[in-house]
Amino acid sequence: MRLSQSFIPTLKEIPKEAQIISHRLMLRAGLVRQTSSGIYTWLPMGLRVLRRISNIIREEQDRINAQEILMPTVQSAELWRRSGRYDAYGPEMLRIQDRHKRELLYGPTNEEMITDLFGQSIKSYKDLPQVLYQIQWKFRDELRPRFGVMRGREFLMKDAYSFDIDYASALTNYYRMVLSYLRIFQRLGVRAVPMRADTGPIGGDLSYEFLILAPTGESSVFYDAVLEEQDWLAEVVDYNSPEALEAFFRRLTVPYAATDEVHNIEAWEAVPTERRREGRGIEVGHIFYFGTKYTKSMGITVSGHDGLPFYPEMGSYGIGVSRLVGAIIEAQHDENGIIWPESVAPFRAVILNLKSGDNVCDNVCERLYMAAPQQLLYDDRMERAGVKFADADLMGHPWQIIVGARGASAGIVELKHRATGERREVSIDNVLTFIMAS
Ligand code: 5CA
Repeated sequence: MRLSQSFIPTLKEIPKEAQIISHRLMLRAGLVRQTSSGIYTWLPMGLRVLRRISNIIREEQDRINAQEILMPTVQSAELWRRSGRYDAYGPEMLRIQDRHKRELLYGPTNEEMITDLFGQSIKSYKDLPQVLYQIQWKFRDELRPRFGVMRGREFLMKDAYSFDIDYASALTNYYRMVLSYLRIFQRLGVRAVPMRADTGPIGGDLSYEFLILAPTGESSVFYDAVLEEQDWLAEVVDYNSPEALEAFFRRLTVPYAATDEVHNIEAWEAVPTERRREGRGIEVGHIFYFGTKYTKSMGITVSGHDGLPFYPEMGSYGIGVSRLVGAIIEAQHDENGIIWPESVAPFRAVILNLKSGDNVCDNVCERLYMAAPQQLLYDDRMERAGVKFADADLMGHPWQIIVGARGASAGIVELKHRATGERREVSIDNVLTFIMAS
């Protein structure tokens, strides 16, 4: 993309409405714009990041044989009356009426809709297990939308739902999802710690949250310091083996880690004093096992081995996709701007033409840019070098290819690594190969 022709409205001033760094940087770097309280438009750069995060999630969910679907955002109140949650959900639910005065709502989550879909289609134990997921917008009329996309009213969620014949196989799916989540967060370039959590309005009796540790997080967390060092994916776990998955989950959940609501003082005091860590975290994922709560309340059965009907066991598994954009920035920035992990960066590199209008510089930049225009942002603006450097740091591209007049005529560009600040000279012919391979 050529910066001179793009819709990337960066801001020099610090936006007054933004209280935390990620929100300020998302506005300043031109990723999003607020349209009304807690509701955002995603601009080209922000959308690229959102898509890259979604695609990593997709690949990892597909890897465990979860199947992607796409359900509507608008649901009928009738569906929620069947589970008994329509009245219970309260003012967070956005309720809508259509022209026939039928009651609708903008989905805050999809347990009812998926349970109904499942009930219409699956009749026998032979068709179990099923794991379905979607990446779809949700609406929750939050009392206090804040921190930009971190606590929005409209937000993008990956929500998965599992259906199993019994408790044991439901747990296997639950553990498999934990493993998938650890892989997802690792690939996103962030450390998210699984912690015991409350089940809230989703219900059930087994609930884990995945939290990115950050001082601006909304959840208070208590955990054993060994978790700061733990490399969960160092060992290869066979996700087809229920025993291996269970053993993995047990090891994972031995060190104490809990959010505020389920903090257990006795267990906490059993952690050696010097290893106790109290801090804050951003909840980027939340998984639930709730057994037959929805299949029972909505009267959904399938026939078992013996021909008799039974209620399938369920779990649901969420990831805050749009929240992750803010959370990644909270975890990866410095005083100059964003530092994107390569896996989610909107562009692999920015080409900084320090002398736009100069024949040699323009030619070198064009040649580099045209080699991979989808993955490169070309700063071809008639701006001072200082402005280009500052914007490149602000936007956080992993690499900056700096093209100056003297180097360009000698066949050399300067390459800056955003994360380390390290600079080196590279020949024009090798620079793209180097960046694409790193
Ligand atoms: N049905 C279940 C899981 S599929 C569910 O709704 N879980 S949840 O309520 O915990 O939401 C899943 C994830 O969505 C959360 O972990 C969080 O990362 C994200 N999320 C929740 N509320 C918001 C919000 N207001 N703004 C942005 N992200 C949110």
